[in-house]
Amino acid sequence: MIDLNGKVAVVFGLANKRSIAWGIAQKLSEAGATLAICYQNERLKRDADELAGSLASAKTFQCDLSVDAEIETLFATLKETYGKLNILVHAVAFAPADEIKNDFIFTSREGFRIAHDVSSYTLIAVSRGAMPLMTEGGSIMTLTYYGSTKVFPNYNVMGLAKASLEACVRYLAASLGSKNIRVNAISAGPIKTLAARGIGDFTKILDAVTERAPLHRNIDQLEVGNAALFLASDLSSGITGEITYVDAGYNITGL
Ligand code: 0WE
Repeated sequence: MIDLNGKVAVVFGLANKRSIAWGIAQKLSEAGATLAICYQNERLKRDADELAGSLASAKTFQCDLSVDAEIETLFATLKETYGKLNILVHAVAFAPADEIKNDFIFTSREGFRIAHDVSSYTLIAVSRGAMPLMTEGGSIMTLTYYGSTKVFPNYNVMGLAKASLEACVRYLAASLGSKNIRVNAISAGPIKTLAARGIGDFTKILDAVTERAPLHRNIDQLEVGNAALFLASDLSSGITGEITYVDAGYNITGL
């Protein structure tokens, strides 16, 4: 069993019980980690408080990653509250609805900027915030999707943002390696979360995985949580800058 007792983890991107961040938070908590769960705004506070309340040792904090001052305040608060950090989970992405609804050719300058800012830059921002607190070394991880590499209908500018995020993982891994801070990504198969709601044809995407993936099924938040637990723990001490697929093998298929 993986033992994370005495370890402190901060998790970004929890919206509700279907969030991948929640699957990860539960697994880290089960392993004994102390959790700082961050929610974006007042609207999401109630769900975050309720979910955190069901874990052994979790507190919630408000932090909108699109605001530099909120990131600065958050890490100051985490330093006061815990004195250190061992694990950081970034499960945050956003592109304006129009950008994943319209044809890719109509991608706007502002939509491109927002998608890259929220979905890729924020990993740099939170890693920099966490760096001085990761005095015992650390494990930083983010969530990506195969749309970074191959074209999926309507994923559009999010595909570019995920490609940027994956490159970001490699550059951060190189930058933070000398501090024994590892940086990795989990490339999850499609899961019905809040972010997947309102995406036309999402069922079609899930069905394609069932038909074509080697395991002939979809994956869930807790399976992503298990991979995250491995990346958070010393079992993965030699792994950094890597993209780990948790996708029932979908990405290896050709036809
Ligand atoms: O990365 C994601 C979700 C990203 C996402 C989703 C939304 C929907 C609502 C980012 N921004 C928004 N903005 C909104 O207004 N996934 C891997 C899930 C996902 O999203 C898709 C997918 C899949 C799979 C979008 C189009 C096509 C496939």
